[in-house]
Amino acid sequence: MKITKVEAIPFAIPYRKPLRFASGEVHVADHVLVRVHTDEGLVGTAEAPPRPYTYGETQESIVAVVDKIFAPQITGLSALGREQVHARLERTVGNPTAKAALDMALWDVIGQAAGMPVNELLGGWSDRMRVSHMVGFAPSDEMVAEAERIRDMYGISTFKVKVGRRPYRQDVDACRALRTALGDDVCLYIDGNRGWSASDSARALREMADLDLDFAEELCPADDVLGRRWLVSRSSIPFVADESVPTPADVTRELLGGSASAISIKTARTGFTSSARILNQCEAMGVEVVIGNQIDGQIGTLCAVAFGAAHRATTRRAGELSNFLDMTDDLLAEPLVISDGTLRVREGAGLGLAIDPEKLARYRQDH
Ligand code: MUC
Ligand code: MG
Repeated sequence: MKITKVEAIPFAIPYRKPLRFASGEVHVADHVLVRVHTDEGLVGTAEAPPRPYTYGETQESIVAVVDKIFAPQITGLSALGREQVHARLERTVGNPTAKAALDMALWDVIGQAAGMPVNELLGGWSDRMRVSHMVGFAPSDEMVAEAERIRDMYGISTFKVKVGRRPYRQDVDACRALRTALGDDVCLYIDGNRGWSASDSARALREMADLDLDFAEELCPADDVLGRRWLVSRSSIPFVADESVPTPADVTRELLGGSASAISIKTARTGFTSSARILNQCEAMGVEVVIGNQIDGQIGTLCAVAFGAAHRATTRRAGELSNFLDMTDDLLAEPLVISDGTLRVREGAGLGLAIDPEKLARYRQDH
């Protein structure tokens, strides 16, 4: 079964309210729908979310790299030959979400060809994940109100709190307000998106020592090499690497260098193939993982839950699967539903996703 055509369709769907964090903010889901067509009529689908402040990709750059570099290199290859496809993609450095979307669209084709859900092909551990919700920057009382609303509406009891503002005390206060309002039964952890220095991170962690945080993510830049090692070596909770580990090699470097002690796996940046490699690395080294969110839409979220639910290690913690709740609409014909704090994978072959053609026509940006 050969790849005959690859499409990269830019689309834009506004957010109900923006998500703000230390490295940027998101007002519109200006993503790229990636479709891989085959000579047997099967079509694989995934989405690439540009995160310029994280990987340097934009909507325009993703469309360009798929159309001009990747599509010509993989058209004509076997859709079942992922290693061959990856060898071609890896000739080009960077562009993680463009490559990941192509990888996941291929897995969708493979699942459809095999008549099996991708979740079962990947590992089949479970068909669902508990959901963790990301709380963005706002005054403390609004962050508390948001977490309470999400808990009451969706039964979610794990929250990732964005930190990294300066001065750091407003974040310490917000975390304290969340713990006081939500009580001891919820799980809280923090993500700084590199906003603090190593020394401010250490101070903030000390001041939050009584808040029972599960872990801390990217509080300061991994490029502050010695400062970050110093911070990680004195942290009493796991220190998660996220944007500092876009490839399996980065995972090795950050873990062996002592700059992280846990890893966020994001299918939006490492697809299924490299996410599986990273998961294997982490399991072999005894390192905890969390399924992260690249501020995915519903297509990306379906990919994340397919991978996360498939493996034992990724289901130990709630996965970040709820950012799509803030979007005004999406492309899926049948919207995702979070209930009892849980999101299920789709039944059916491949990723089990169907695009609503009217919605795609309404939101696409290329005409
Ligand atoms: C996260 O975990 O950091 C914000 C920036 C990004 O690249 O991903 C999001 C969420
Ligand atoms: Mg993060």
